[in-house]
Amino acid sequence: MATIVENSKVLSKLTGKFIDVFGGKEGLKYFFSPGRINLIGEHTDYNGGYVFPASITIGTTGLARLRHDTKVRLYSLNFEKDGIFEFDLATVREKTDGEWINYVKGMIVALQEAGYQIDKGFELLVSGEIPTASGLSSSASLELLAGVVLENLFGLNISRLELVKLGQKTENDYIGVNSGILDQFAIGFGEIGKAILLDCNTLEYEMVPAELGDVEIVIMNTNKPRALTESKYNERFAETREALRRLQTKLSIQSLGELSNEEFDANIDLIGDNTLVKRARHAVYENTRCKIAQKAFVAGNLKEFGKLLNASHASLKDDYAVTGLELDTLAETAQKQDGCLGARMTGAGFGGCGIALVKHDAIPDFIKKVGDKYEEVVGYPASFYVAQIGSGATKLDVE
Ligand code: GAF
Repeated sequence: MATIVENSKVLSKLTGKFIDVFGGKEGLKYFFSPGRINLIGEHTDYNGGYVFPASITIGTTGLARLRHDTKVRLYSLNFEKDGIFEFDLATVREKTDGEWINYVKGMIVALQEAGYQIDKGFELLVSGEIPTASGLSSSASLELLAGVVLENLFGLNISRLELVKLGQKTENDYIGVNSGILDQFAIGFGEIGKAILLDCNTLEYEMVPAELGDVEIVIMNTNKPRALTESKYNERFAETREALRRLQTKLSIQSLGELSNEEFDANIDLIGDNTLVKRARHAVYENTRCKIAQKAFVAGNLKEFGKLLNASHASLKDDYAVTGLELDTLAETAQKQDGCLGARMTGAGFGGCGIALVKHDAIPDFIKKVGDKYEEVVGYPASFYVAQIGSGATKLDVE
């Protein structure tokens, strides 16, 4: 996949498109917001645990400028047949069913509710490289893109953490998905060549150099058509909350992330339901695994790190039940290949992408073998990309 920000030809093509769609280019500003992968620590964020993500060079580019009236005009190169979406700021709380523009509307509402003045209209053209429903967080990419656009056009004095939290608020309140802060944080705070160890309880974080030597991170896309990701995600959220509530009848904890594996095992009788035990066990064990994995990663022990990726996938499959045939076929086939140190699903699951750590020289063979097996089992092809860890959401210096 091409990397738009590195490609000035693409930017000038986008400028041409902006001129065609909105007319002229006076006052035009350029922005980029990445997608993310999560190395390990899955479905732990809304359970008060650790996550270990990184922003990637694949993302969403935006070209924007202020208007003098209160009209907001939005255009996506990914949905050209829809033409321009136009609304007046006064109607920004009216959701447009099923449309990408809700992420922009939601950010405007979240900023306004937080007391920031968004009182003029603007034009925004977006071009997304992140395949939709891929689990690489095209939605948080768009939220943070809107965030940096609005921050810049309106000269808002807002901290990056607040912008990230408003991105999550958009997802929770405007879109209606009970997601944690993983995606918005990774996209807001990402740095080139670094992963982020984030404690979702305290929001303390550490930037961790990703020194992988001759190993690359391969993204494996199931290309599964959009599944019931949002409703299933909210179901897992509710299940882990219920398990927590039952544990709280005896334990004084605020989140599952506060428990060690041993403390959890000693108290499972309090939960009293096998499905809820499995869901909570994943959250607790995955949190422990994430902390151990980060240490192995820092120590350069990628073999150990890879084994923990495999264990993470197994837990997401057996206890959390968020994988499915497509992700299992990709991850489990990948795990068996020469030169592959470990593989797992990444993101919410139910489709979307997996990641694999693969020795550079083994990648062509890896892609062929995993790709062939996937097509044989699932009936349509997967896609593969070598991930590069890029910067977080930002205004681009382009004149
Ligand atoms: C999605 C959510 F948006 C994140 O908050 C996180 O819970 C992730 O699924 C699973 O780890 O990407």
